Amino acid sequence: MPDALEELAKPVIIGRSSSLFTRITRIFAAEMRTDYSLRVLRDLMSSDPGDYGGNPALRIPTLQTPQGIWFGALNICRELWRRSSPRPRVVWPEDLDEPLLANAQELVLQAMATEVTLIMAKLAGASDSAHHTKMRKGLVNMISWLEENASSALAALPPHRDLSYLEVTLFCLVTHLEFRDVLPTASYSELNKFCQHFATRASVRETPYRFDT
Ligand SMILES: N[C@@H](CCC(=O)N[C@@H](CS)C(=O)NCC(=O)O)C(=O)O
Repeated sequence: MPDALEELAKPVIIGRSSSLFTRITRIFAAEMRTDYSLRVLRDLMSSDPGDYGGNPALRIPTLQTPQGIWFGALNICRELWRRSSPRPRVVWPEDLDEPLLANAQELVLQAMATEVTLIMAKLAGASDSAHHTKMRKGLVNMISWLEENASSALAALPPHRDLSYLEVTLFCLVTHLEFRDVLPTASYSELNKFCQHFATRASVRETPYRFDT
């Protein structure tokens, strides 16, 4: 295939190297051995959907492929998986059919959303409301619950897997809390143990959080 056509066929992730949700998709892309380009969203305050790859929610990440556009991290990870060959054995959220595992995934996703809201409120200079205090309390509660339950939840994952959405999202969440100074995580020993172990993957080493210049 000529270079220009090959470039067009290559998926594009619109996101940021500092973004929690973007990193989830980049870890998946690396695990699926999918080549992609990262188009950096420069202004997180932009209200032009075009800057977000057409996402009307004004959120990153978005994936552009010759077949169409995919909004949101889970959609993107699934599409990267469908495009991969051979397809690794991935445990998806809908496979978590017992309360401990399903609740762990729910709380990781909710903590991610809460963290993003706290960061955006701080950027907008609006971080001193009663609601903000409640969100911080909820975030601390969720991280404490995960500290108590993550090791049994992770042990209950199907052993014959290459990857799970739960592990990728948990890793990206815990490391992002520290990276963005939202919550110190040093005291959460079980979560740190998991992160240290998960960080040995090449896909993690290739996608460190950093602020794009
Ligand atoms: N539901 C989306 C949420 C993505 C999201 O919240 N991304 C953050 C960056 S990590 C964002 O776009 N924030 C901009 C904003 O909140 O205005 C997903 O699963 O990908």
